[in-house]
Amino acid sequence: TQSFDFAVVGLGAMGSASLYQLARRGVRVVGIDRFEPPHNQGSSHGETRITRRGIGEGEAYVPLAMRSHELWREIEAETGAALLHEIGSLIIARPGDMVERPGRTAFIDRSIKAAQHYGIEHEVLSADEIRSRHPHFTPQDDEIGYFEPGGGYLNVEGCVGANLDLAVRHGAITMLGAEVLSIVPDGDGVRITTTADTILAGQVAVSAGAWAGQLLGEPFSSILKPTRQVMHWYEIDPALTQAWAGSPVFMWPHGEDGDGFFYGFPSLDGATFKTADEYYGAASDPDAIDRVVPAADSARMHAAHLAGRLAHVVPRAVRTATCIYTATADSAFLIDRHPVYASILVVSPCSGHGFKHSAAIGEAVAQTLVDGQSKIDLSAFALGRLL
Ligand code: PYC
Repeated sequence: TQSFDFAVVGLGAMGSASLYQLARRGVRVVGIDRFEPPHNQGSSHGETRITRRGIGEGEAYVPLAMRSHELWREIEAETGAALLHEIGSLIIARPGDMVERPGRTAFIDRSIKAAQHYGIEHEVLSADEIRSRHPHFTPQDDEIGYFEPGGGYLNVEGCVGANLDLAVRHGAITMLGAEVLSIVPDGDGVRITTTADTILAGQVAVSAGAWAGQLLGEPFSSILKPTRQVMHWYEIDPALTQAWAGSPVFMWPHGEDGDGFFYGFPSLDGATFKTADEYYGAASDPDAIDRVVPAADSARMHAAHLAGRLAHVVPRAVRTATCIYTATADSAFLIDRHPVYASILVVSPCSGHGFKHSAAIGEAVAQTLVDGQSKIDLSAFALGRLL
């Protein structure tokens, strides 16, 4: 048995950032993960994640995204890693678009409003302007663009790795490949039983993503829904190599009834680009996620989203990867104390749009656990709304 002031269970995007931010405050902290992060079993892998600051999911997120950009730059300076690539982000949509995913209703309008409200540099582009700047995009005449020059992408495995390196440099202990079997109250703190050792901690942040529901039990196991997601890499048309290499990251809500959505990245290798849509159907057991992606899935992705919107993409993906979203009913984050055990802080899930905010969430977790209160207001992510 080992004793710590704090423990972090799950070292993906949120957990690795929380571990680093706790460690840099000089407290005794241990981070535990069932795999060896950065790994490809959870929600923090696949090369890239979009970042942007005019957040259409709700203005409560904007301070997190803005602070995260500052923190990624600090982390880059400390580690020498290139993590944040501000190559621009582009949302293409019909004004007033409706998208089934909660929080994405009129997504482009809300993104523009958030940018205006927070003074975030941006441009609103016509379909003609999108086509002439980015010949690989073929929007309809009634679609517009929200372009944010400071948006872009994060190198996802690099971010998790840099957080963990810095955490260890600041004195954190990591227990990797150790599965947490139970977290139970023990005096004023918690007892965490793992396959490797037992940990006593004053407080614990549970950032276990898709595994948070099983670890925490009710009400979390009913509230949190892990779903299988697929990322596809398609070949680019050699005639569009320059356009794809210089592309902003993009998000594209579409469809007559507004229920289509896909997103993508520039070509990082000069030959392929990554794109994905989102699945909000039946929940999956995170230990039994099917990692095999049939060719028919990439053909469906092409027919449903890429055809007619991206120029000259062939329907066959050259590479795929699966990851997991852990979603709440309203797709908003859940960051709150356990309703019965105050020494447990639940720091998952992020419903598929969390990575860009993770550096600031790590800082907010450290402030909450050490100081009792985070500087950024997290009240929009409280549990009560989901009960
Ligand atoms: O939040 O930027 C985002 C995002 C893109 C695709 C899924 N989430």
